[in-house]
Amino acid sequence: MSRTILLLNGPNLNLLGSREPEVYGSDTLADIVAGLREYATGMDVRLIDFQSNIEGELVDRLHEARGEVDGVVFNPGAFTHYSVALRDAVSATELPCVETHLSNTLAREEFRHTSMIAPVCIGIVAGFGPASYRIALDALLAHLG
Ligand code: CA2
Repeated sequence: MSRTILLLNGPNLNLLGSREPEVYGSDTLADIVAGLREYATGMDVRLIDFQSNIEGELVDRLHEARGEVDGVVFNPGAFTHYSVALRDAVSATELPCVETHLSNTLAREEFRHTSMIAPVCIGIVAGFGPASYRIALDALLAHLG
């Protein structure tokens, strides 16, 4: 059965490829999205993508996703660590969501060890660079069956 998945990216991820390649790699967000879309298309999955630096826009996009998509791959960026609003929005969608990170947040600063979002997700993928998104999509599709 064909699926539609929302790929959501949060603050500063639009800067990928321009700075800190040692942490986040050299791919731009456009490269990552294009690669994931190609991967998804090969599995008959339609990928809708959205990035914002604004918390409220991410909340709004999650609200719109209800009834529109089958699940969400979400890299909330730094909002991961403190946004109750995004946690509540993920919960309100009642959609399966995979929290996804390029870096291994648990191997970094202490403040990155906490996730507000993870408890309302089906799981987390972190630390595999752009491959994190493909692994997250695979996990989400396996969950959907
Ligand atoms: O590892 C991840 O995917 C993160 O979500 C990335 C966030 C960070 O706050 C999270 O703790 C983990 C930061 C994204 C910032 O991306 C930049 C890219 C290039 C230059 C500067 C920032």
